[in-house]
Amino acid sequence: THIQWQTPQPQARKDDYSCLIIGSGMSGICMAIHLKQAGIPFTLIEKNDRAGGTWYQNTYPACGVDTPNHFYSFSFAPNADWSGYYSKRDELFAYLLKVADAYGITPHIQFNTTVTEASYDEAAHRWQVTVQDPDGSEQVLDSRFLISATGQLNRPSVPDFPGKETFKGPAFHSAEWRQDVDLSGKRVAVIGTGASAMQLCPAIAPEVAELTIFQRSKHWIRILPDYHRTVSDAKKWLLRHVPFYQNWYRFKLFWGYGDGLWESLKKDPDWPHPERAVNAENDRHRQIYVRHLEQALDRNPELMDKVIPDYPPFSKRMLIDNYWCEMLKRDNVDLVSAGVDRLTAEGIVDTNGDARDFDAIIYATGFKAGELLFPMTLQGRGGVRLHDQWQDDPRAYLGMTTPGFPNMFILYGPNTNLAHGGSTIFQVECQTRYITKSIMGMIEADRTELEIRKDIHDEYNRTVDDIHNGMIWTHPDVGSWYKNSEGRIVANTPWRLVDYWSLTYDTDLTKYHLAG
Ligand code: N01
Repeated sequence: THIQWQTPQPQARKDDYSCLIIGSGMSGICMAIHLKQAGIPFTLIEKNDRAGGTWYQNTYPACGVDTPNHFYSFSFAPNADWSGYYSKRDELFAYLLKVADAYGITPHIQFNTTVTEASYDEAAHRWQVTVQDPDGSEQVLDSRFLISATGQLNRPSVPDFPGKETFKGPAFHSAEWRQDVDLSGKRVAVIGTGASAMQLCPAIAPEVAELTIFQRSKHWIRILPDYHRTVSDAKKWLLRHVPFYQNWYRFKLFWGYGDGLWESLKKDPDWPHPERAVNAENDRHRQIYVRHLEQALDRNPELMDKVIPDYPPFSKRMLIDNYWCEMLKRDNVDLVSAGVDRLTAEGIVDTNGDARDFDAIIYATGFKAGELLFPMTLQGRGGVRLHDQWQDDPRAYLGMTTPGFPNMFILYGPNTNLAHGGSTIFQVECQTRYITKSIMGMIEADRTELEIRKDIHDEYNRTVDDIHNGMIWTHPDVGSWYKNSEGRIVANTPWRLVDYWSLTYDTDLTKYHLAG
């Protein structure tokens, strides 16, 4: 995991290449570890009072990861002690804190501090970053590089339903869970049936009096036998003691859970039924998932009709069954196949015009995925603001660098989300290695400014779009957070894990303008 210098560099030279990392979640921690190993100075700015990012902030019941944990962990910090194959939030949060401590990152984090704006100083080749303390006081920090590690899914999206303010009970987003609200014995509405709802609904169903779930559109659900299994002691022993077992097991997950699904995603122009599958492999997957769902729903025609989608699987985020099918059979659970028209003081009127009364409403309505790096104001060359340049069409070379914003890198940026499976941690490790190598390359070349060439950036994005046009998630009838308002895929990567690994393995500085 250590990245080698081509030639040894004195610390005094490295000190001139300081990095300011925004966010101390999984990406920020990983970035900091690589920089520390290279001897490059860094500071992490964290708006919360703890590190851990998404795994600190999300505390809704049954919150956990949908990627196998032995892959959803840093390659350099394997954990033979995961209690389950898909761990829950507390264990993931503890793991991240432990890694941050073990690698000496925690003392570099400035907590309770929010980046409000940053502007590039073209003469000095440095970023001036304005940060705010909880008391509202501001300070300006100066660094050579600005590295955003704020994630794609950190800004809750609550639709602006008419009458929203009139509802008299508690109403909150799944990512802003109200621990002070006791839902037991209450009539609870959940709006949305994505990954968050999939986890939290079955967890609260036994305690609430009535649970009504509003499903605007259907989501494909996979039933995975390992999802609820705990890791046996024998397996833990193998992971800990048998040479290379850990690596082999990780590679198996890498392949089976990620790139092994790739063939299912490519549109076959000659496929006869594009409305329900895009190729033979995709149709094979569809049949398996339908069979599993029919079984799990006891072949109940009403439930099957409500649950099983009629569009190709993988068109939008696949869900993993967290006892969802079992939950739907409960007497106190109602899945309503409708959107929400408006809220009233008493409850919700759905898009069929039916009104229901509730004591509490939970918005499991997802995140503003397209609003990357909001609400910060980032000004690059010539005072151009990043969000004016992007509007709702964020683009970057390899998802990390964008023209007009020298010395700035984005982790988990545009077109880097894994929609076919695979671990975001793997993806981020590719990025942090690439960024560290880029900075080391600059130090060795004795340059202080690096900016992606526009021709390289544009050509890369044309390739991204070309590949996406042949992929399943451009399906015109399926809405998802993968797309922007024009239907362009802005969130997802067009690459298999192995492709992105090889694209980011080394930095080719000829693709950049270098100065200084
Ligand atoms: O959000 P979503 P999420 N009226 O956007 C519905 C990650 N994550 O928080 O499908 C009515 O997927 C919307 O309906 P529709 C993961 O990457 C990971 O669940 O658009 N309904 C949908 O049902 C995931 O993909 C994990 O028609 C409205 C739901 O709300 C991402 O976060 C766990 C509506 C939103 O689903 C987001 O998942 C949790 C409206 N106006 C989250 N607006 C794990 O790894 C939206 N909806 C475990």
